[in-house]
Amino acid sequence: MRFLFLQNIWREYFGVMHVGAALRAAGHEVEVRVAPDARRALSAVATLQPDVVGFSFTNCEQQYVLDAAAMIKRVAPHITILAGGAHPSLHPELARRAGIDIVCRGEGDAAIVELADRLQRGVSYHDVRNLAFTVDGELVVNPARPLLEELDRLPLPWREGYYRYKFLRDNPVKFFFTSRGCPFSCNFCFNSALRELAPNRKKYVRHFSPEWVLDDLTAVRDRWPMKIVRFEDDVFTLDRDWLERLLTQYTRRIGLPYICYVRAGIDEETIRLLAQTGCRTVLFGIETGDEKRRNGMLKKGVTNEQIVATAALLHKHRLHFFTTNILALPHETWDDALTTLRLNQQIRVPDAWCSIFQPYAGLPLTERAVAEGLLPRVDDDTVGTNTFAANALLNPDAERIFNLHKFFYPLARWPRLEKYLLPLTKLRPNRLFHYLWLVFYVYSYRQHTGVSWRRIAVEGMHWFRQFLSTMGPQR
Ligand code: B12
Ligand code: SF4
Repeated sequence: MRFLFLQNIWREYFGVMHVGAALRAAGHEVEVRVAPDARRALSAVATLQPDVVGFSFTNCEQQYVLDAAAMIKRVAPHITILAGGAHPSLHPELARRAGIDIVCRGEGDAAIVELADRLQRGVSYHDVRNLAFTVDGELVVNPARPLLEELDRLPLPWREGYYRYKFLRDNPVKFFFTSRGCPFSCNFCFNSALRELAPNRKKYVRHFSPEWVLDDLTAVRDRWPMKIVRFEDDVFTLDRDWLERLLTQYTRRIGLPYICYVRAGIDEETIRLLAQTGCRTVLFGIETGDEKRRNGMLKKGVTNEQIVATAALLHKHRLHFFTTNILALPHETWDDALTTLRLNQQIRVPDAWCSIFQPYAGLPLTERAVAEGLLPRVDDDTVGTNTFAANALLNPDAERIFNLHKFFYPLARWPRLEKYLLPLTKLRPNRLFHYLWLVFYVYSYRQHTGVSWRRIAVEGMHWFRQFLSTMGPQR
């Protein structure tokens, strides 16, 4: 069978690279195209004539997928349209939406191969686990299959499909996944909900062996430009033994600077290990500066003391770090938002990323916001096209907080700018602030990756549409 994956974002998706590799190993043809709008998606379909079109997507890309799927179905109703990835995994009811035939919930590696086989043989797929679809207008959600326990059985990610694009191939930063799952249950994140789907949820966190990861790293380094490695795992430092085994070989065989995510509270030995093995930047979540809200409302399970201690250790070992923060949470006041800024200033943050909370349907936090009357409704229009867009929560301080978001990076990094920037937050949100935010965003990107300005200019051209799309009111 011929599969075509379509997406609107210029970035290699691991979902596609994993299910693509599994399909190819089973003898199917696979292509992937970046088609930033529905019209271009349609033209890729006309050229490649696939049997199945697959979309892998997050909440924010839903509208793109629905537009493209509806258009494809109109001209080629025989094509099966398949949805998978973070958002469809938690929303099997997407199978009711026009254009979508089948939704895959959770891991797709085995499910898509079984589906491809059924489609090829022209037999029913209605008993394939992990799939959701409609039968006579009724939604059918099949049970989930157990999570794959031995990740090493998976083929290496299928990157070739993406690296036909010079833009992606030439990126000096190459992305890697060394594990699946996260043991924590922060309730603004999809992990806890995803874990609940699996019958063997105790096995939710799994690692590829260091050897498998090194094979992947070596294969990429030998074939394509790679100067910086970015480990995309939710928390890279979960298993100390495994980490030590991987990083010891990594320094010997790869030796490139790398970026990874950790959690505040990691011990000094682990930080030393990262510093000694070429780590360039670590990222960790502060989320909100108010410890009570962080651990109560968000269930993060990280104290201020841990954040301060982790930052001190990172400074001590001269490791560049980057915090992730969320503004405009339910019931957030201006003072709460300032607390988040203050904690970043206190730890002398060298780099800070700030998002605006998006009330995704199905998240416990969203349900609470609706029940408390903060959100009139949850639908496609109340979620921004990404996490830099204004949210729809009813909040008297919302506009000022959205402005703070635009100036968060300079204010966190250079507290002296407060006297100039804080008064500006009282003005109405406007495009100028958005452009200023973009300038700081780019500067921060350069700081934590170290990629050249030339590369940043090329990336800017590819991502500009995305950034512009965050400017709408979305309220
Ligand atoms: C890398 C990453 C990105 C990358 C690539 C995104 C991508 N689609 O791969 C980029 C930078 C583009 C990105 C952007 C965003 N991201 Co992001 N991102 C991630 C991250 C860290 C890893 C994704 C990944 O590669 N996982 C590994 C692969 C193997 O898993 P997977 O994608 O789930 O794939 C498996 C199954 O889902 C399934 N599958 C996947 N695709 C398909 C397709 C088909 C057809 C089938 C059958 C099966 C299938 O099979 C795969 C193998 O088992 C996740 C967190 C996470 N741990 O997953 C967040 C995550 C996906 N991102 C998230 C968000 C919110 C965003 C942003 C909105 C953030 C922002 N700043 O605006 C944007 C949205 C894009 C936009 N419009 O701008 C949320 C999504 C929440 C949701 N419910 O949708 C996540 C889950 C983070 C979180 N903690 O909640 N992101
Ligand atoms: S630690 Fe990070 S990835 Fe894990 S559940 Fe919390 S927010 Fe999600």
